Amino acid sequence: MTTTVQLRDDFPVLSREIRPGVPLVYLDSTATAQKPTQVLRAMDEYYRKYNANIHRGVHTLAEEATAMYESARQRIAGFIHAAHPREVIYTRNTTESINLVAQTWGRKYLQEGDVVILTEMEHHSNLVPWQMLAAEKHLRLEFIPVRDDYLLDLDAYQELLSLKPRLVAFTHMSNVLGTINPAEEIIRLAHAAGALTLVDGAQSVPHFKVDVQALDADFLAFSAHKMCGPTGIGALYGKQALLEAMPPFLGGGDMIRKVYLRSFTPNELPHKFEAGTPAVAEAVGFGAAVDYLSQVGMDLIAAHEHEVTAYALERLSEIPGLRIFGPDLPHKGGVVSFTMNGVHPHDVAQILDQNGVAVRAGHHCAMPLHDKFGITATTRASFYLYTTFEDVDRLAKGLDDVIRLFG
Ligand code: C6P
Repeated sequence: MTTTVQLRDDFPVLSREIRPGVPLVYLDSTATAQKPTQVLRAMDEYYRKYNANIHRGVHTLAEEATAMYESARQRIAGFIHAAHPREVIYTRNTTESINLVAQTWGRKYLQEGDVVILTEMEHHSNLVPWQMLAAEKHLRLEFIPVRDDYLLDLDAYQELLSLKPRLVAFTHMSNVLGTINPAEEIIRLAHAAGALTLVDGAQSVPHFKVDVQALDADFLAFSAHKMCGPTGIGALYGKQALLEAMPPFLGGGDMIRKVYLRSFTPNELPHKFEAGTPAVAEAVGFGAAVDYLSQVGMDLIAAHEHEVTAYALERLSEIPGLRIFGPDLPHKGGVVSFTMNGVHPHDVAQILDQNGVAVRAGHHCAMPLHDKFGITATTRASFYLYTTFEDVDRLAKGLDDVIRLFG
């Protein structure tokens, strides 16, 4: 992307040196993305000029803070093309969004023996909440297998659908393999079988255009911190009729309409699911992040990441003893996980860090997926709108050092 070099100036941390003379190469955006000045400034300005609690006060600051919080919701709703802002619930992150659905919709509507379909490539955030619910309600969890080409086995999925599942919950893009799953098809088939769908959008919403109405997704979970926004805030999209039919999640202030000593009536959407003082400054930052991404253009971001990933696959394929876990380029986002013969992934990451290259090593919160491949860990490089070809060259050079050191 010709604009990459210019937009890198928006990200103060990218000009940091890890040690004197060793500039940072940040290849861990799948864990969390870096933040542009536009987001930092919006949050700073909020605290300097507006800070107040929202939905409570009638004073000017409270009204302005409330307007900023709700305006951010409106822009986030627009970003995913929700039909209405009330379909966007602020949560802490993707993890909390999925737990919200499990603990409210799942607890109310799932019964003993009901089937929930997940996939073998899920992050723990889309496994453990369902395991917890399954243990409590005696549900049956089934898994769409991952094939040898790192794509989901859609034939096996079709067979699983004959079990008449109540829910199909799947990741839109794997944080380990980079596999971009055919969400529209998975959702269409689920609906035809009478199931609802939950899309884990933690890795898709930040990286390419996600349109909840085009997908016909029932729920979509995502986190601000992976899309240039702050930590501590995320969102759950849900179709209005579903959210209205769900009981509240946490109880407390703001989520109620009327409280008596022994009972309460819940507030309307979206406040029904937002108990207590929310992360107001973070919502402002979240709004600034979607403005920023929209301004750059999601199609441009996706195209840029595609080019960087293609280049990375080419460069890494030249390195002996390196095995990449993930599908071919057409099905792959900007994530490259790999092992190196005879070198532990943590050692690889440590040597890369000495070269200023930040990558993640470990199971990436996807232990069952690593188990499937008979490994415990991989080293993972991940890319975003600010990643350059030079960053990939520095990665390749660092890996040459690993080979030199470990023979
Ligand atoms: N993956 C990674 O390094 P939270 O932590 O709630 O913001 O996001 C959870 C989550 C859910 N689904 C997917 C596909 C994810 O990638 C993540 C977060 C990070 O891969 C941190 S473990």
